[in-house]
Amino acid sequence: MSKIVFYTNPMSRGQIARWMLEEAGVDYNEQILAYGPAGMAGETYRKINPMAKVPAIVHDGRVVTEAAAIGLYLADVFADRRLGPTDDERAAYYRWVLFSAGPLEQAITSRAMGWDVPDDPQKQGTLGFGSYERTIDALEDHLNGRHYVCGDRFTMADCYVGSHIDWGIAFGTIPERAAFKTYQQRLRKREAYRKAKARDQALIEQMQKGG
Ligand SMILES: N[C@@H](CCC(=O)N[C@@H](CS)C(=O)NCC(=O)O)C(=O)O
Repeated sequence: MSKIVFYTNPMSRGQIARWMLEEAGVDYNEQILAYGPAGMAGETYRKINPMAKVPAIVHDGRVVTEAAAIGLYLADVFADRRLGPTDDERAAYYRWVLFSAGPLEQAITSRAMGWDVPDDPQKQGTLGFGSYERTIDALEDHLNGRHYVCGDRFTMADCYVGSHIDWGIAFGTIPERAAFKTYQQRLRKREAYRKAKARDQALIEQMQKGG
């Protein structure tokens, strides 16, 4: 089995995938790509991801893009790490990862862009996320009284859902409700989280010094 090649930029959603790789405890070669034509938008990388976006991984010739898909893939392929769901956890696992990649991300980004959702039940009924408030309330309701997405046990779903909450709180796009804060603090104590963030932070500092 060949080593995973991990395409990223420290100031990107690549941070989510790095945390996932660290949780999976797999060896990887990182390839840091700059934004723009010299990196992500260049011809070579576009063969890997025609979206010209990071993160991406290449494993044994297989390309996985999309942070959520990278997590699900790693949990499946490195099943002995027990980051995938048990039968009892499966429903919550898929439900909230896909909820976060779809409705939650749309709710957060549309709001950040200033695209106001009309206060019209019919229009909201056609939007997958309904409204920002509905989406945030649904997620809060699920996390209330749970340690992790699937209940008592950490799974790969927490890297993805947790990253949305972690970033959302940091950038003010997700409200600091108790259920979100408690969950964020629980995740931030994880060794793999700390290791991944330390590496990205070191790379950011290096870039800022012009290295
Ligand atoms: N849906 C993708 C989004 C990836 C994404 O938007 N990455 C940004 C950085 S956070 C990027 O590479 N932007 C470069 C560009 O679009 O030019 C995922 O979840 O992995």
